[in-house]
Amino acid sequence: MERFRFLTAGESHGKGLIAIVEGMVADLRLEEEYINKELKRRQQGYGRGARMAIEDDRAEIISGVRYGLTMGSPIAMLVPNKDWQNWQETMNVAPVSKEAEPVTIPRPAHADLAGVTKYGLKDIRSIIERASARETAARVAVGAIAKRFLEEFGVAIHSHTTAIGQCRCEPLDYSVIASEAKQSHEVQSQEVQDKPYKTSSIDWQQVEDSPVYCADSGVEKKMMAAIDEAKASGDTLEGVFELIATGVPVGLGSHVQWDRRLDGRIAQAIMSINAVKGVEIGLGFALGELKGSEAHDAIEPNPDTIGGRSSSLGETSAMQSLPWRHVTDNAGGIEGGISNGEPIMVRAVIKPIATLANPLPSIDLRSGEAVKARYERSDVCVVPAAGVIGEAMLAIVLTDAFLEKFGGDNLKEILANYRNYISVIS
Ligand code: EPS
Repeated sequence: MERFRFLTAGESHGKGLIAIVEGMVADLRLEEEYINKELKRRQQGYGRGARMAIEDDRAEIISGVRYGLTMGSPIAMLVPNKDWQNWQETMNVAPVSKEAEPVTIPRPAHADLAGVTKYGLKDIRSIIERASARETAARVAVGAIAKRFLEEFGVAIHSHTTAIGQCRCEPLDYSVIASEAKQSHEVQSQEVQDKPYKTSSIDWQQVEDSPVYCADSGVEKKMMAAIDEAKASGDTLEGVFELIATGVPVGLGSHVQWDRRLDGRIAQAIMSINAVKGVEIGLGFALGELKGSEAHDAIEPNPDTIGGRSSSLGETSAMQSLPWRHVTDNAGGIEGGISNGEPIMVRAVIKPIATLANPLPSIDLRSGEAVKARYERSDVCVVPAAGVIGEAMLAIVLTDAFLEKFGGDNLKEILANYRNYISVIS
């Protein structure tokens, strides 16, 4: 991340989360309400625990924006933790006369044990607080800025839950994705976020309205029942979310160095989300079962440009103006580490939440005795929320790649650079 950088700070039960974002161009329309909508989406999802009823995440923009427009300077944001009220003694910054009872029993699969060992701490609380997925609220705030920026180029990013426990949706037909994306793609739409949206057989409004962000209402009900069942037995549930980015032009990332490959950059960003244990791009692991003739995306002439290429980006998309297109999108929109103009498809698997109401065996680090792991409260399933975080991370990586490819310090400048590139390659 060289062009679009960010850092977050903050503990789960501290005063709040902070993000500092560097590299966003000037003159981008940006309002707190836009960021807050994304934060709200992250808080939702059937299977969240009591904490989400306490929080009402809102980002306060502290710097970098004036009269609703970015200034090109660092954008700082604060997302307060409402729960801080209840943790002021336990999380006090100053020394206190009586410290809270230390947490000494690590939860298997959480950062507790490795963290406390690595940092040489006695109280696992000091690890839990930063390892908590609460931090992802700050990332979603940063991702909202990236999404707003990408909208200016007609890029839209969506997520949906494809599996929770044993309940799975039928996989999307990636050949349909390639052809439908061409029909629906529009560029330069300032109003992109206000339009009714539908991509690749998925009604995204239906996904938004689904308590588990699932596109299949039959599977949705089964997922909710599975979450209820897991909760009743003191267990937690795993799952898979899928990300789709449409409107991404050909040419982001590069094959020339390992760390410039777009797929590698995306994989790292998605893998960095708490509890993600696997990332696939395009057909991913399923490609391991296909022959070359079945796996690869054939290339065909683009009928939209036959008999004279279209170059007016106000009317046509980046891909519509190219003389070729892919028949399918099994590669998930990336070949040789470079975006190939097709929708970028990413899937990620989330392991079950580590904190179990019916806990696994652990040890008390003070005495070395075998005990049950600690439980206070927890989410049962966070797969829907993880999809929203995935959207943010994908938006962040694509924004970095856009800034790298097209450059510029002002929105008008980078849009002009982008249009020029499209006309050069068309
Ligand atoms: C988390 C534990 C729960 C989650 C939390 C992640 O919080 P608490 O310890 O306050 O009950 O709800 O996630 C969030 C707070 C959030 O905003 O996503 C954990 O241990 O990782």
